[in-house]
Amino acid sequence: PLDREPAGNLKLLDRPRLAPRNWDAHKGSFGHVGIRAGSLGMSGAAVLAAKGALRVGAGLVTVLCEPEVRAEIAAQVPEAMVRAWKGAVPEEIDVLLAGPGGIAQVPEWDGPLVVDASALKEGEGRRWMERPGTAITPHPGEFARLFRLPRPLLMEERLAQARQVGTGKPGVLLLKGAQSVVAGGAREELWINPTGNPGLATGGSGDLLAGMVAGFRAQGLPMREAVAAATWFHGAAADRLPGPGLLPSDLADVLPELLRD
Ligand code: NPW
Ligand code: AMP
Ligand code: MG
Repeated sequence: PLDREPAGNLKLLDRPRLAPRNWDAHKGSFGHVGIRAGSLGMSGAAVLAAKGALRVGAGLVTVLCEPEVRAEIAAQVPEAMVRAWKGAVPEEIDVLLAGPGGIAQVPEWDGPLVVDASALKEGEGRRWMERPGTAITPHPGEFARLFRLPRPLLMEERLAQARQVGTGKPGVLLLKGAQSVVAGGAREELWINPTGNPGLATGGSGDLLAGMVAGFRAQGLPMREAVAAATWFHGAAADRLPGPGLLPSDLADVLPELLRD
């Protein structure tokens, strides 16, 4: 697919350069991620999203879940605060991720927002792409739903579709799959991610990634750069542990080593 696009409009993502941490930094320096995720039977998605945000260095994470899964999420990520959703985003939150683990409703919220998974509702793609400070992170099936396409995208169609939906729009699109595509963020260029392998094709992989995006954004990266950094490191973690049987939790655990390098 790369061959059919004008080369000037495409860039392969390079290893992201992250700023070193100040010696006197504290947890308040690295942002507070709110994660509206997790319902009965899908508490794991909230756990993985929380781990994603924490493993890329977010200072604080609060999971806002359905009440019946509060205890099981808290037991699996002791570093995260876990509260039952009460209908409003707490005011201390800097970046909000909504959708993983069966959560269809995106809360009212004016700040930086990552919309993933169940919150990627039919026909709502264009609205999100017009909202500044937003990232949407669909896989090809979710993309088709978001933009009311007749069927999931074929590999060869992804660049053209990402360009059509994203070019010049304030919102950022991460169209996932092998060689994920980044578009939007008021830019023309498409970015293609070279990292990753089919070991990522496991339930929970995207939930971890969505948390990573929010975690990088909370540390001050602009949304498009946060999406790119998360996508690159997510794939690079899988490339360090290739093979079937790779779990998203394993990826989370290898991230600190990759970030240090
Ligand atoms: P197929 O399978 O090819 O026929 P859905 P979801 C299609 C939560 N999870 N990659 C595919 O068609 C998530 O957070 C919780 C993937 C199918 O029709 C969400 O809240 C977990 N799919 C919720 O589950 C772990 C592709 O799209 C549809 C595709 C639902 O999310 C698992 C799938 O989309 C999961 O993450 C592609 N490249 N191309 C947990 N442990 O708690 C086409 N499709 O129905 O929105 O389902 O992604 O599983
Ligand atoms: P989700 O479908 O939301 O769980 O997201 C799956 C994640 O795994 C996305 O980041 C995809 O880009 C990634 N992924 C799935 N399959 C592959 C593959 N064959 N090569 C590279 N990345 C993949
Ligand atoms: Mg997903």
